[in-house]
Amino acid sequence: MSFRATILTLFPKMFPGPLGESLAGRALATGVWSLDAKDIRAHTTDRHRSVDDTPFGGGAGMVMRPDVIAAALAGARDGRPTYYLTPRGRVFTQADAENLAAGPGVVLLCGRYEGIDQRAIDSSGAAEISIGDYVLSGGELAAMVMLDTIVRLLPGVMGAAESAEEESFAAGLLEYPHYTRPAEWNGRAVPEVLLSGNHAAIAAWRRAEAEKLTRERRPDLWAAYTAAIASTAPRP
Ligand code: 9D3
Repeated sequence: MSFRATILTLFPKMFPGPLGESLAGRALATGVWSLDAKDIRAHTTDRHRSVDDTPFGGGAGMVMRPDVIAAALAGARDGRPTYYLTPRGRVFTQADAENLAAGPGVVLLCGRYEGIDQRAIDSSGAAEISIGDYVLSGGELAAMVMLDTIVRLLPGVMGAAESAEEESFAAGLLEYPHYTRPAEWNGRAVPEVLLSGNHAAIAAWRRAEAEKLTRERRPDLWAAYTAAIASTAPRP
């Protein structure tokens, strides 16, 4: 039983999009996962196939109708975790990706306009999720981001080397800088320790670089990292 992703969207032709290329695309072609992008408009019942209407209470924009959304969800759900992608949601994390990759799949509901009538969300029990604090024009790109993070974690999608690398990100540090040939390029030398063949020294240098970068760029990650070290240090 492979991982199944169902997308509910007004723009099904946006899929698979970038997920049809590279790592995710190869896994899609070989059946590691499957993708079904369903058109929300197929669940309209009126002559004009309306999916939206003006907001009660006034204001700008349009709101997606609860009856249409409920019908679309009813036709898609089968026990898989269901998310409504919205800037109001809790922010999606690597831990969410890991949990979802261990399950049967996911149903992702993409909004357009100002969003979806709240009653359709509340009655469905779908979890509201965001990919970060910036404004997209709809949920489709956010759904693709979520699927990209999940699919690369599915068994057999990546090699053992990358899986080991995953653990170092889980340790909560930004990655150290990488170098390849030539050893000198445009007057810039590769850090000497990397040419030394001294594996302990190389590991120590990489750890120090990762810590410096994390402290400088991501005080939030640095605080969590130092707190984790403090709590696992031997008691005096
Ligand atoms: C003026 C109020 N806007 C909220 C900031 C309304 C609004 C703008 C854009 C409502 C929805 C959208 C479309 N965005 C998404 O559907 C979306 C999203 C996002 O914009 N940022 C981060 N994660 C996500 S998940 C879905």
